[in-house]
Amino acid sequence: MTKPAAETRVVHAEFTAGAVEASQLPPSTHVEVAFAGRSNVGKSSLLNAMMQRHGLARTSSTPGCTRQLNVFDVRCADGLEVGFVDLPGYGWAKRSKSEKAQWQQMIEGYLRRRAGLRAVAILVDVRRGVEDEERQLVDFLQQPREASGKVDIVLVATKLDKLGAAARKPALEVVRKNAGVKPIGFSAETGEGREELWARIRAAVVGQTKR
Ligand SMILES: Nc1nc2c(ncn2[C@@H]2O[C@H](COP(=O)(O)OP(=O)(O)OP(=O)(O)O)[C@@H](O)[C@H]2O)c(=O)[nH]1
Ligand SMILES: [Mg+2]
Repeated sequence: MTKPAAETRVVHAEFTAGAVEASQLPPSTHVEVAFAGRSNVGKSSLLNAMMQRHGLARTSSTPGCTRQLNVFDVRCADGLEVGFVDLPGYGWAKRSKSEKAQWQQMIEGYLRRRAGLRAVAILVDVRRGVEDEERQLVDFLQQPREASGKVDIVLVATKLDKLGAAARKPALEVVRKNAGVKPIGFSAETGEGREELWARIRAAVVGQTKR
């Protein structure tokens, strides 16, 4: 792989806080981007690829690995600082009803109240596309928030490497059609899509230093 440009080369990344409720998190040090999606879709793996840190965000082949709001401070070689927030996944059938409700509250409370939040990346498996949960999440994000500040939505189609080279473009086109917006195709294995996602994140957070 070629060396990433200064805009996407991460010189510092650390886990700074974790909590089961947004109100328990310390105030954001930087503007934040949150990563949401179904359990097992690859949120934590994508974060590690974005941060160029193996295993900084915990990943597992078993769904339900991330169980709290985890905040990471990230600094790029050109000086851009941003907080990445790894959210617990939703939609895992094995969870009890009360647990599901608790997790939904945790995620929605964060999205509604976090002052520094400027963008949410919604991750879908490229083979699965957007389903009811993602549509509900988009509706939720389009409602007025308790905290001020516009929140951009970025759609990411994960696990692109699971498809053969010839199947990737058509699969992304299916996701685009069903979502109504163009997804960024991403692979945590190969790093495909990393530069494009960083560019979108940068566009959402640069000039938005107000927390
Ligand atoms: N082949 C491939 N596997 C991936 C990719 N991204 C994630 N995985 C695998 O998918 C599984 C789940 O990844 P995680 O990153 O833990 O998923 P998550 O969305 O954070 O899951 P929860 O924390 O449970 O919500 C792991 O076994 C990863 O290795 C990818 O781009 N390609
Ligand atoms: Mg996770």
